[in-house]
Amino acid sequence: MSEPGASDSPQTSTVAEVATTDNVSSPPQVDEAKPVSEPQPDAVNSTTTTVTSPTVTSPPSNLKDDEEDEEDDAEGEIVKSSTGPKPKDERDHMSIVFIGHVDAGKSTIAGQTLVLTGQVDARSMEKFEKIAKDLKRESWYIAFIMDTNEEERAKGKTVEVGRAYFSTPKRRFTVLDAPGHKSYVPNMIGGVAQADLGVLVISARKGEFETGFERGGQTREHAVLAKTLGVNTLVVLINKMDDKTVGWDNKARYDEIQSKLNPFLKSTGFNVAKQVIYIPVSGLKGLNMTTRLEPGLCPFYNGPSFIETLDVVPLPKRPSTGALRIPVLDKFREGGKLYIQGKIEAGTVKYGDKLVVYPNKEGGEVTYLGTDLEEREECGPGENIKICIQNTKAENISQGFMVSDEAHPVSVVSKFEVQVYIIELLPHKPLFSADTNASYTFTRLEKK
Ligand SMILES: Nc1nc2c(ncn2[C@@H]2O[C@H](COP(=O)(O)OP(=O)(O)OP(=O)(O)O)[C@@H](O)[C@H]2O)c(=O)[nH]1
Ligand SMILES: [Mg+2]
Repeated sequence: MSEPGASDSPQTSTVAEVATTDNVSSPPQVDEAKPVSEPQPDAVNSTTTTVTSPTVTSPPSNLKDDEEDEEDDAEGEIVKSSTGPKPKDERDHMSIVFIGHVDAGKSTIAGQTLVLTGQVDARSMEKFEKIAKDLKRESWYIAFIMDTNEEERAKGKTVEVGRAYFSTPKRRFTVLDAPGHKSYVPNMIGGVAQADLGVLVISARKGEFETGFERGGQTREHAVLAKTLGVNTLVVLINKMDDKTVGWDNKARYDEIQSKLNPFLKSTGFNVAKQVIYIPVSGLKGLNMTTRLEPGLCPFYNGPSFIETLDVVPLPKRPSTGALRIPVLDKFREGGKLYIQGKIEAGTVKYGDKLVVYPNKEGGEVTYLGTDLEEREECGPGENIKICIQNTKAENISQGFMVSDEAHPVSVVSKFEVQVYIIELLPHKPLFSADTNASYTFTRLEKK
């Protein structure tokens, strides 16, 4: 892909919540994410950094279908806040997911992005450092911004997809920090399904790139899953360039990684020239994250920093008019109201619009609308929203259901044609047939 040409440091502001998402069971430690006004390490040359106060929302408490949720399901009064909803934010929204092998540095980079965009105050950082020290995981202190639960911190491994937000004058971002460990691939898939852009994190440290890239390593599995789940642009961060086994001037290592990844990414379906961007970084040191590298530090790279790149990568084309399509990602109750959470894939939604949730065909007017951060009058394609719809009952709504507007109903069918892309079969079950045990029935199989 041609290098994005932004030359100035991005002016960044953040409105953020550090939260785990999907099947979240413990509340995110929202008090650990506060705005700061002092300059950040990577922003020393930047005089343009501005910070806005974050609006931290309380975490959604997930509902299971069988939980008591009868009291006043979204029956209908409008629940606009006293300050009123904000008008539509005209800046584009992009969801980015950090993927890659275990310990590549995904959480560190996601956490550092929040630090460098002014989200985490010095007191909170001290707290993370202390927790990390007590757990004998000193080098994980930045990762602990995203890894919020005890299990994640004790093991130094992300389990749930962490979610946070930041914005630049040009775009708003939702950050999804996926787990790298192979046991948590189902959680990772949930994160990738919400993303517009994949950030594949590679550790350049000796031996670590090799382990992630070998057969069965998560670098391969994550890249393939991202492509098959509709992520068409990949930013590949070659991380840990500061490590003593690498070094910023180590062009040979950088080239070696690229030369091994490129044929693989091509075979996965990426157009390497147009859809893959490589950037060397150090998540731990915060280098090449918001501002560019000092001239001479990395003689073979003089391109844009990570966040400069995020500001210019192409967004997926999404129609803002016509049929509204919001696949349901989650549901939760807050203040006695039933909220549906999802990402607008197409169309625009406003207060008072008449919506229907398929396939159960329940629905009515929109009585609340907003992002995780604020209430809104109108939201457009690409935004992650939460919404209350009249006449909906929690037990009739599941992940994967579709919200549409009354004028453009979703087709409901019991049979449909699919393309099945088989990545790898289990060694002890190397066959795939119409009889393969699954929660659906194949009526006909055609080899393509
Ligand atoms: N030297 C160096 N170490 C790093 C860098 N980035 C991350 N690390 C270290 O790598 C280890 C793993 O970092 P994490 O951010 O937890 O890695 P992860 O990819 O989120 O790991 P999982 O969530 O388990 O998949 C920690 O000890 C980090 O300090 C870097 O840029 N340089
Ligand atoms: Mg992690």
